[in-house]
Amino acid sequence: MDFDKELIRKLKEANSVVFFTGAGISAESGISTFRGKDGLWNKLKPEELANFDAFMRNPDMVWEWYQYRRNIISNTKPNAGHEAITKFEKYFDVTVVTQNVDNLHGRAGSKSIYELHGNIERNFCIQCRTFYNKNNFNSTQNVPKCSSCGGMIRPDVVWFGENLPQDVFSKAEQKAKECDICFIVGTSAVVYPAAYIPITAKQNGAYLVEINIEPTEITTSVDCSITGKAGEVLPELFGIVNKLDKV
Ligand code: BJW
Ligand code: ZN
Repeated sequence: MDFDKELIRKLKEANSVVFFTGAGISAESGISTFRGKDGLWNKLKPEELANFDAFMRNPDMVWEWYQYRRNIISNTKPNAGHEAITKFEKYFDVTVVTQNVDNLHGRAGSKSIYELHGNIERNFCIQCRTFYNKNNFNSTQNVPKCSSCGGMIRPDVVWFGENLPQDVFSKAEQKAKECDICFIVGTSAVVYPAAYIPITAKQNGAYLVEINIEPTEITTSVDCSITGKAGEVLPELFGIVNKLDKV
């Protein structure tokens, strides 16, 4: 693969790099994306599952959907894309800002991760906010109840109409303001406020690089667009970085 000369020059000079990732980076681990032809929401409408009202209307159905996804996720592994990002830490101050809830960046070993939409491995009680991890309910098909107050337990993910964890978003925004390069990997970039992260990076002078298998909402705004699979492009790019005379 031939990479843009300007990108190579930017990589040579950069100190701080943000990887803004979405479902596409986990696709090669076998986890479905949300939108697109093989997307999770081709058959299921997001508004029927990924919002609080849907959960209140049909908690068992929503819980079962998350148990099904947790089961898939726990049987997958980080792929070459997640792993390549950890290797960039050898040469850059790397921050991963992810919309994914699958914890694959964590399992790959990335050191600095901001999870904007939560983490499917955690749960909490909607009444008293006691937190539980997924192992508490491995084989629970119906929505479990809190052992302290009896309230319903939900996954610790951000649904439509809900605020993102404010401290996490603020810190991610700060990293976006400070970075020299922002990679936008495997996201349709249509969900806000998460999609403000690369926009913020650009407004503060960062060089934007998109890695995706197809054009997205943000393609016309980036400085460099690379068409390809994250699990192939990122290791190749790291191979280039590894040969640069970086200190
Ligand atoms: C590959 C590949 C390979 C495939 N290699 N690439 C401003 C403007 C407009 C709307 C809004 C706005 N501000 C807020 C909104 C409303 C709403 C929103 O954004 N709506 C738009 C969709 C219209 N936002 C919200 O509601 C947010 N909250 C909020 O704003 O709070 C304030 C508020 C309070 C009260 C009232 C109103 C507002 C919350 C958003 C929460 C999103 N949650 C989800 C579900 C998480 C839980 C779960 O997993 O079940 O997060 S939705 C879903 O989309 C999930 C994802 O993180 C997110 C982004 O999806 P992503 O990652 O981009 O995946 P895809 O499938 O879309 O794309 C995959 C890409 O990969 C594709 O491009 C492929 O080509 C590519 N790909 N294989 C590289 N191998
Ligand atoms: Zn409780």
